[in-house]
Amino acid sequence: MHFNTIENWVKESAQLTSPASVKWCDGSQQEYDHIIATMLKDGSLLSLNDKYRNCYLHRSHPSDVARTEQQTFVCPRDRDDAGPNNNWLDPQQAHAKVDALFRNCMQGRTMYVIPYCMGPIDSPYARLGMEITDSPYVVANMRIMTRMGEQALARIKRGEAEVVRGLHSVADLDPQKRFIMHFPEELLIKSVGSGYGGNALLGKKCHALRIASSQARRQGWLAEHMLIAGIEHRGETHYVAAAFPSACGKTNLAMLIPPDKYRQDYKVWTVGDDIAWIHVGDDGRLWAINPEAGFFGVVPGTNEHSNPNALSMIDHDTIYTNVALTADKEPWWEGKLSGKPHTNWKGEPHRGDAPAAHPNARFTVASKQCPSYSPAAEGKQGVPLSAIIFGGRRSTLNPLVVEAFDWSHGVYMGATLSSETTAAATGKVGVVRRDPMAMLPFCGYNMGDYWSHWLSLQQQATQLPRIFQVNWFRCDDSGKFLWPGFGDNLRVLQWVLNRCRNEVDAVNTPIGYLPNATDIDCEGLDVSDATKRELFAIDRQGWQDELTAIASYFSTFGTHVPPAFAAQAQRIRTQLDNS
Ligand code: GTP
Ligand code: SPV
Ligand code: MN
Repeated sequence: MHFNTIENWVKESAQLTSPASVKWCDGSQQEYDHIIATMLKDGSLLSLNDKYRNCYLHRSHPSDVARTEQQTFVCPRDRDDAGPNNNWLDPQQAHAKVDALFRNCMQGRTMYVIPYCMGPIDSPYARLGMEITDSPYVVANMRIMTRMGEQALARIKRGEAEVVRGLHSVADLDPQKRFIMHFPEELLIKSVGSGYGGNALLGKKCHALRIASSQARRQGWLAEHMLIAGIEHRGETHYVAAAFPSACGKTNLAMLIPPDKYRQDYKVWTVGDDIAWIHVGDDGRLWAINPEAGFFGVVPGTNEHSNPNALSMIDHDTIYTNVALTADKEPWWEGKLSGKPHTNWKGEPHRGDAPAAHPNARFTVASKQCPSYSPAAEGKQGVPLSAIIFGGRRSTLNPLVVEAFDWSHGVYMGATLSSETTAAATGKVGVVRRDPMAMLPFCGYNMGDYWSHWLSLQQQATQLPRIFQVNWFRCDDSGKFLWPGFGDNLRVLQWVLNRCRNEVDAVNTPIGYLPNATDIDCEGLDVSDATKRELFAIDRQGWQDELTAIASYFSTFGTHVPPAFAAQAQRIRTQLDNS
């Protein structure tokens, strides 16, 4: 895209929104310090206890605390291209609707122009973007989350085939006038009325997933809601990418510290915690880069047991959003093991009943602050994948781990993923919904075509990763988790690696390969043999009902569903009947 086009778009955006001034961001430390100082002065950031060096608290508007999926639209010209997985508006109508809200909305404010790069700056797999925003909070967060500023601008000016443009304004934060619109055919995003996370940091879900997924389909790669981690074992590192829905454990798994008895032999390296861009390498394997440069992670639940790596990276140079405060201004959240809450996330005195921190409170921190950050994350080719893991939050049905028979079955497994909803998006929490590949809120085109695209990698790649499905969240009858999770998930990863290296055999079941009982090490855990059986129990009736539910879900995609899926379902049904 010609730089002229971008300059003109910036001018037109300024004419539409009437800011008091326009500032092109260079991404420098000085600029960041100035933005922080401005926000401290106007009260939109609060400083914290000195023990938290360069850490700040931002309290978002209480009606603006998570992604709003009902107000998120994907607007290609043809409705069918958006699919039943997206809200759709005719692009002309969508433009008219939001442009009316953008008109003069930046009066009296500074309009910031942010050039950014998703992915290592010198990577051929990185993609460029430009975000316009009137929110200093967005600027500060984008500087942490992306490679933002001069180098990105230089790369854009040198000439990039495709630059994704995003216009953002908090406007008056009216939830009724909040829209996050995507125009994949124009590589354009327009977001108005929200200052929160995935709604406003346009590099993340809007660009790196919704727009990128449609670019990826055209160009033969994948943009996925996946963590990337390296598992080092006796000098050899295998990389895995794992897709779990929002607030279902990606950040935690990406930063896993092995249990004591494994620490000699295993080390987990963090490449990314939320997004993976995957391409077919010259060697026929799948390679992944993390397009982000920081983590925008869930704070509640983070402590020295669940995620010590995360805890140690967020005690300096971190922006906190919607946490509580102790009396001496330390950030506090549910699950923190020291201090007690004095002021809740809204800035009111904390009272016993409601959570003190918002359940979707987040930290923003540079990847480089993570003790387990992998040097390979900065490499321009990315890392080769040995395994892809899908996981949902299911209190019943899904076993702790199961391996797909082959790529086609694995894609079906991903497509049939379901999970209980969480606080990462507005709406009811704990409702089971289908969330294929953990991409339901993020796939920027017809999900049926997306599944076909996944299947088509069989023709492109010669050495595909193995596909697994995990579920850390299976519960007993009283609602207690059966599996300890967190660091102990290494015990499951160990099996995954052993399978990838053809070192263990497995039990052939209708739903896939399950581990032999002795191959998941439970030594030292409070997991009885009975619990272990429950973790791997196949509820035949439950799976038959699941097949019926899946068929009815797939039918909403009509002719877009790949024919291979019907064959998978038929095979599973027959095998269940005969088992
Ligand atoms: P997004 O940033 O929204 O995409 O979320 P995420 O997938 O990175 O989720 P994250 O790792 O932040 O975990 C979200 C919640 O799940 C936290 O409350 C964690 O404490 C909890 N969690 C993570 N891993 C496990 C696990 O292995 N077992 C259990 N029981 N809970 C877990
Ligand atoms: C998610 O909801 O999956 C997140 C947080 O990672 S947000 O950036 O708000 O999308
Ligand atoms: Mn996410």
